Amino acid sequence: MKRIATLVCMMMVAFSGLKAQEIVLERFDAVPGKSHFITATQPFSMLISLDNVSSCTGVSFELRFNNAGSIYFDGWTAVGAFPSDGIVIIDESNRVSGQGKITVGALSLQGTNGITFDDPVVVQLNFVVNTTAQHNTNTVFSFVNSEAVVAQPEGTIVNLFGQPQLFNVHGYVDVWPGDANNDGIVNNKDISQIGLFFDDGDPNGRIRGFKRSPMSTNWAPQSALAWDSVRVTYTDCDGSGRVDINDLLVVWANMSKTHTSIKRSDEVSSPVSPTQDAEPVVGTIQIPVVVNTEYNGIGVSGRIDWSASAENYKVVGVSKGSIFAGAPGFFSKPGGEGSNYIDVALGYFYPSPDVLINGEIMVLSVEPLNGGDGSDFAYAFKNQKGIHSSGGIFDLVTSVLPEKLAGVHVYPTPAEHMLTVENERLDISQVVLVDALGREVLRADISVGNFELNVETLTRGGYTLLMKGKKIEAAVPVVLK
Ligand SMILES: [Ca+2]
Ligand SMILES: [Ca+2]
Repeated sequence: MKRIATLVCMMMVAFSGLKAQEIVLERFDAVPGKSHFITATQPFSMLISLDNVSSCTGVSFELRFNNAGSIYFDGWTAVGAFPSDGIVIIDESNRVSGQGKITVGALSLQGTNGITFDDPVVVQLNFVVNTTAQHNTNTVFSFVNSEAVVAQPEGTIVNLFGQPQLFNVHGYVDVWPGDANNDGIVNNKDISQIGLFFDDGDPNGRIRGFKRSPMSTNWAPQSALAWDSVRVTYTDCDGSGRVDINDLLVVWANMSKTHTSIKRSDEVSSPVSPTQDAEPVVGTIQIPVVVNTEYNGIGVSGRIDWSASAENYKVVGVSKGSIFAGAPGFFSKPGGEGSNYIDVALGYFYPSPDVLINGEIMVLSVEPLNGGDGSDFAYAFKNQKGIHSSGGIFDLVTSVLPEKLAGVHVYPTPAEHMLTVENERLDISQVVLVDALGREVLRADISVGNFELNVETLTRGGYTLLMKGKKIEAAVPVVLK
């Protein structure tokens, strides 16, 4: 038994002695899972190091690559064992023929009796990818004439084995705005696709996205730089560089339209219900979400945030408001455990006439946690967009949470005769009181100070007081009784 063990041991030593002396190329800029591709307009870098090479004092090699017409060498960085004055790099790439060739030499400059390195990092090489790089082409980097100078057991030059590395090029692709799964038609599957990739596009997130320029939503191929996951690129219908609730509006504006660009079999299972039909939740308080605009459109989207009231209320549902009561498009997505927002998009499908977006767009079903009657419930409508039947997307208004409106106090609520607005903010210049149907019932210019609004003659019920300024709009619910 002991003899067998000894034999195995000896064999292992023998095999490890046979292990190839290698030169290794590694992507330096990308996280695992994103290192197999490079993206047009973006820089990338690679680290060159040696493996299984002891007592090294120098390295030389040529790095060859194709696609040199769109991939350019962009300098080097001495990050490894060798001093920068011992590194020589010559770029002889030919952009016309497309043949890339970079000659690299790195020496310790101390001879074989001086300092030596085991498995040293040699150098970092930096590249950029031109905007003209063809999408879905491949670039292969390979080593030619790779050698290392080793000092032990005696000064000699050894050949290095280098594995070629292939990178797929992400270039520009054609996005038909609304055809989120790029199958040639705009339909409910595109809604599912948006649900699948919701929130992707964050520069620091799972899948990095890129804004389209221009951000057109016209029904025509729009050139877009491929995202880290190419199929998510099509999901960004409005070209904002992020997949969110607003992309649904473009699906609706281009509903049922077709194109004959190359179709891809990108079938995905549906993680969300593509069509939702929410009714107000029975036994809850109904809070209308009201906007007061002069825009016409077929749909609206955005995020309803009730953080300011989260201690006292819980939102358990959302349904269509009177403006969109008959709209077939409705989609909502709660923010998830512990969050206090819901993303909502709703509207009519192409071809539909525009409606005036003024009044109750949706209704929240709210449960009180501490016995409240809803009169002190506050929400903000954020990132809100509207879409015109022509496909054009516009900002509705910019609103902020009342809680962030430090310096504004509206009381009493419920109110009977007079409503007091205490304002310390310079950026608020007007208050507008609108009823549940979005009708303006009262408007007043204000400045810093206390202002009394006479509400005695108004019908009793729920209203929204909009605090307006050039760059601000905040909604404060008000109840008259
Ligand atoms: Ca589609
Ligand atoms: Ca988007």
